[in-house]
Amino acid sequence: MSEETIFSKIIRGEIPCDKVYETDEVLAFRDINPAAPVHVLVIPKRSIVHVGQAHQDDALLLGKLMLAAKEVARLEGLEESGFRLVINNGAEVGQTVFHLHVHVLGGRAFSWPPG
Ligand code: DGP
Repeated sequence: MSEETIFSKIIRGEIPCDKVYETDEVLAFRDINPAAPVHVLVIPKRSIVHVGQAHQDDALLLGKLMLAAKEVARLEGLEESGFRLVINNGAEVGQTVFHLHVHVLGGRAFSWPPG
């Protein structure tokens, strides 16, 4: 379990979000500070800090996160052009909100490797 974060408040509807997609277990909404023309965050409603703290019991939920990211990409028209999925796991690699989230990024070209 993760601690209370800003995403907990978004899940409970205490802070508004620009929702893109939702199921019983997953919520997707636009990033407040977009790094690309399409930048959507896909989060589990049951909080996990990051992939490094996931367990076998989380396997189904992790799979559903990936499929939700795919659905977001389809809804945002990125099927043809492609999209990038990013999960930052830990502060050193850029995680700032400690509730697992998949960044769905698209609508421009990306370089590799990331900085
Ligand atoms: P990361 O650095 O991987 O932990 O990404 C966290 C992202 O969360 C970052 O791109 C900005 C976004 N974010 C932070 N607070 C809010 C918020 O209140 N609303 C929305 N929509 N996004 C937020």
